[in-house]
Amino acid sequence: MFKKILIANRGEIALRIIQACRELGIQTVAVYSTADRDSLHVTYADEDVCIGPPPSTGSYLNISSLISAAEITGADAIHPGYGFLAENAHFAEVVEECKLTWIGPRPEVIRLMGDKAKARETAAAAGVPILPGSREPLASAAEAEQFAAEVGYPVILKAAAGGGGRGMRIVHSPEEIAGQFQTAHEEAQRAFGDGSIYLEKYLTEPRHIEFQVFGDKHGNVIHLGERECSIQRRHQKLIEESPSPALTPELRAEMGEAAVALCRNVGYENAGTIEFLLDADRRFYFMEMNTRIQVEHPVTEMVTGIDLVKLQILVAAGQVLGLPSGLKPRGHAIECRINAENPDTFAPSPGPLKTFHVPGGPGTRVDTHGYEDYVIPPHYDSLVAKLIVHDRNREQAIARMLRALDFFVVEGIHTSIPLHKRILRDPGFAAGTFSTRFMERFLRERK
Ligand code: MV4
Repeated sequence: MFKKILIANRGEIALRIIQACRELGIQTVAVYSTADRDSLHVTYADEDVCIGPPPSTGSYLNISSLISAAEITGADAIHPGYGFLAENAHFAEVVEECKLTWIGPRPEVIRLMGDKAKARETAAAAGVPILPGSREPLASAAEAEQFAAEVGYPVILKAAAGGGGRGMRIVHSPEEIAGQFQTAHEEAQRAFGDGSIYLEKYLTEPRHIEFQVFGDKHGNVIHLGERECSIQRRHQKLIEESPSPALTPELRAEMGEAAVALCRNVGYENAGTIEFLLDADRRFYFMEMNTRIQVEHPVTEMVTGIDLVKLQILVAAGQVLGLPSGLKPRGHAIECRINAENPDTFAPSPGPLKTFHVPGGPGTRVDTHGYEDYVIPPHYDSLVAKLIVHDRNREQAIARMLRALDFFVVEGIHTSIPLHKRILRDPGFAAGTFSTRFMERFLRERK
């Protein structure tokens, strides 16, 4: 087992990883930028190293500073968390070249899945359903036109190097396709240094349902059920839940087996997520794979009883995955992302937490690095806390979440708490019949 793990991250996820290490008896090293000196991940780690200035390019994305910090402190493994360098294959390679253990999938697999066009091909090769579309990056606007005519409008153009909603273009008619292809190609070249674009049939009202997968170093792969992530705005998730109100046990088993088949095919190790789109006829299609632990992992933990961060550490150390695939979810879990932002304009709202009272009580979990008088720096993402509840069923989980939101008191900054209360009281949310278009309509109707 590892003696010491360096956490190449900040905020709530750094703290979450420190908690897992403490329970496993592993020493921790926090790294921090000068904007994060007073952050709880620094307070709770056994050791800490300042790695640079506030902008993340000089600190949390600075590979040589991170590796130096690991060498100075004698860490034997690195946990990247999510965001920052978590899906950077080059960083994973450098970590391994320095004889440190990378707590994540092998670098080649990170690189393969980071190319969304190759990921789509890999899914198809594993027998996982994909949407009709191009099977290789498009060579020209004319080729885009041909594929679009073949699959029928609307279509979506996606940057192979994009993902998570970056570098996408929806095209509704043949008149627009050539122009849209050209702009998408140029933008992708500028933004990612790779202009590769592929095309898919566009689903207008899908659900976003993702499966938690896990592989060990001995070829065992399992899935731990799904998370419903359709409640999002501009590709930022707001609320996630498990199980999805849209799945039957049969469909869960079918999608879970597809997710596992894909992972087996690439020799996947550690935690991962397979994202699917589910259409109105409940057909599912592979969308993307994320090769990291995700923000919303706690909802899976609540319904499976498994500590996913501990499991990441254990399988990275070579332990055999001794868990069955497709555990039946127990009860229902919901997570609300509490952001430091104006709930009406979504403008960031960094600053001091004058009051910070977190809810507790039965089935209530708060993952946060916040505390009274902590000052949220303006340099990073706006997540201040994740509020997660668990109860016997969805209806009771919603009631519990509304109670927990009422008992969450934050003063000094704006937060998304009032927005969450309004969403949770919406009849369409309660019915569970929503799609990824839910927030668009909700905000248009100013509920
Ligand atoms: C799609 C789609 C509809 N049809 N692909 C958005 C994020 C990126 N992972 C891919 N995304 C989408 N791909 C096809 N062929 C709709 C989206 C999409 C979406 C997906 C999940 C959650 C929210 C979304 C919001 C808008 C568009």
